[in-house]
Amino acid sequence: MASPTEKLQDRVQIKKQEPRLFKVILLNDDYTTMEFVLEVLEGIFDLSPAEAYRIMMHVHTNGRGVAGIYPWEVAETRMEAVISMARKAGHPLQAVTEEA
Ligand code: TYC
Repeated sequence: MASPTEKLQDRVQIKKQEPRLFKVILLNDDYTTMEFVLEVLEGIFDLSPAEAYRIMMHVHTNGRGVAGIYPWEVAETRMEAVISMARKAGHPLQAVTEEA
């Protein structure tokens, strides 16, 4: 039984939880134009033209690449924004989320 003078921290195990983070990953395909992928990276992920170009070329060369890392709701929203923007423009571009 805790005495009145005992500190709260001595009685309760305080669990320090790191916030879970999720990567938004762009997948390569043969049809989406490089120009459109740059528009996605600059428009949805707030990247500079230089950084967008670097990531686009990484995805083009390696098959997949990280566009950004966020808490779950932000990652999910941006992934959906990529797919929605792509479908509206008639591109097959795909994005997925994965825990970081
Ligand atoms: N491979 C595409 C092309 O050659 C370009 C591309 C890059 C497509 C990245 C998708 O996530 C992607 N037009």
